[in-house]
Amino acid sequence: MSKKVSDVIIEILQSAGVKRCYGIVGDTLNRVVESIEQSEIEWVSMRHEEAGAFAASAEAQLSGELVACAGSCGPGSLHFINGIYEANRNRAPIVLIASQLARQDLGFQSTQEVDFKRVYGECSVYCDMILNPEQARRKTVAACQAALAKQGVAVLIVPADVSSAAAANELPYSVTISAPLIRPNDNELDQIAAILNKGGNVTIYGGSGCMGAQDEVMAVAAKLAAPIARTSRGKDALEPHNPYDVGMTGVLGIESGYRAVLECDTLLMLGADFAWSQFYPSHAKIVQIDIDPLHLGRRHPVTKGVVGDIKETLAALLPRLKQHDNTTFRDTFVTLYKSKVQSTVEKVQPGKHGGGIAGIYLASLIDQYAAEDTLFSADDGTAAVWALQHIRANGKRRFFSSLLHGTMAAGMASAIGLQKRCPDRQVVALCGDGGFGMLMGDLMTIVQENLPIKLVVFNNGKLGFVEIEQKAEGMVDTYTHLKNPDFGQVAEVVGLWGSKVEKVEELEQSVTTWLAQPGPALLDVMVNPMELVMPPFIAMEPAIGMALYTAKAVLHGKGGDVWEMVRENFP
Ligand SMILES: Cc1ncc(C[n+]2csc(CCOP(=O)(O)OP(=O)(O)O)c2C)c(N)n1
Ligand SMILES: [Mg+2]
Repeated sequence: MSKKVSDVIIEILQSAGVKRCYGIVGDTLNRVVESIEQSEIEWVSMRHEEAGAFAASAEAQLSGELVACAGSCGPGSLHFINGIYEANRNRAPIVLIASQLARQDLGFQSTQEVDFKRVYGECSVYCDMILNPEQARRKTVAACQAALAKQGVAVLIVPADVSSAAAANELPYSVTISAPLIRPNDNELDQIAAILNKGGNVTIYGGSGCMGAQDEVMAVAAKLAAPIARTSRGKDALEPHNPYDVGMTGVLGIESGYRAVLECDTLLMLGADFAWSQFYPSHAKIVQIDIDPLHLGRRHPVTKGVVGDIKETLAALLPRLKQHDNTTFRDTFVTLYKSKVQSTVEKVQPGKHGGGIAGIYLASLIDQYAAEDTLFSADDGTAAVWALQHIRANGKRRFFSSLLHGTMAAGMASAIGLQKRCPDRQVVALCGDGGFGMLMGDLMTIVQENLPIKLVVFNNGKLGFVEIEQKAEGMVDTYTHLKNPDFGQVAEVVGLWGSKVEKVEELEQSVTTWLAQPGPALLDVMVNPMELVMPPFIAMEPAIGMALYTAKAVLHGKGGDVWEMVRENFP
């Protein structure tokens, strides 16, 4: 049989490193899946395309390699959109094959016609249509190259009549990727060193750009006697075995991280692009190093911004730095950090929390019993917050959550991609009851693919995070209630191990039994509905909001709720 265009596309994807393609088959995609079936690429049948994009995103972030998604025309390829936004924001190298109607039908509002170039234009690093067989190879190469070189999603729109056509005779284009070492020039390094050497109390504020550079960050911290605060996405890179760690800043942060950033004389930002300007110091000098030139000074004005890979730049900077001997500033925040973490965990031990199960206690048990190299994914909401704060990174564990896009429902679907990539590692998905319900259909994918994922639902019977926002604005909770089934029983019906736990004294045993299951397993945990995410400071606005809420709630006859909230959240 002669080669088709779809064979060429799949051949290029395979040679560019794609091992897996997530999607749902249908009409205009049929020729493409026929080519996948004949290739070494594994097809993963999803129940919702959005979940496929989340899975691909997690796999691509974990491996750094190209992963594919593919959908049928119109609604099929449209369904990926939220996951594609998520992936592109996380710099995950993905190629989405958005199959399209035959060329002769485009432009007439034909059934299922969607202009993917417009839809995906703003959430991709490449988005183009293969117009004819003569450009199939070249455009597929361009898409793969963009996804890998620019780190993001490439969308390849493929009309059905093009994919089924005979392959043309093209030049042998192939994907060409280079990995240069990037650092600032010597003059810039001298300028940064001068600021840091005269910088008074220096705090390092690191983000995901520090991945792979922990030794260098630590060496600079040792020289500058600097505490290391981190963004949420900097957890994997900077938390493990770090004696200078003072935790996160931001609304999800902790007092030590928050104050170390605000109270320093000089802030050294490393691969951090934290969005909220109110968490940056206004009086301090700020030195920013980032691989992306567009990140420099975009969140807060900086004294000096330079472009460079963190590892390379710090290695070149280190010999230019003078030893800071006074460690008082750093010691203060390191001590504060340790005492804050300790007191939070103690506060929620069984018997100390009104008899219910605190989400923090559940997270700390998972921390205790999960494997040394577990891959964690977490839903946006309190599950992600407790995971970030109370499940410890150790250099082998990895954390995946929607921290830039902030979407619900990525937890379970991301776990599918992680487990596909690493069949022998423990994968734990921390889900909200709202987030889990949103893409619950893909529980069937987990069973169909027999993935031994361990799912836990932080079941507070509500859209908890939204309720906190509403209360902070002085509102009474509105439309946040969720009437849930017993998710343990749902799991059993779908075909995996499932159980539900309500009593705090049974939780430890339940967690160990759940984690010990050989196959997929779901634990539904009824956690306290009133547990709040407390900001690292008591700012006026939320405090006034809470006071207003309590007044309104009492007027609405919810006095009991107010008392419960106070008891659970205030020491
Ligand atoms: C797709 C999507 N829809 C809505 C939101 C707004 N939102 C953020 S958190 C949240 C509630 C999450 O509820 P749940 O999963 O139960 O987690 P909880 O905060 O209760 O732990 C909502 C509705 C969002 N971030 N993403
Ligand atoms: Mg909830």
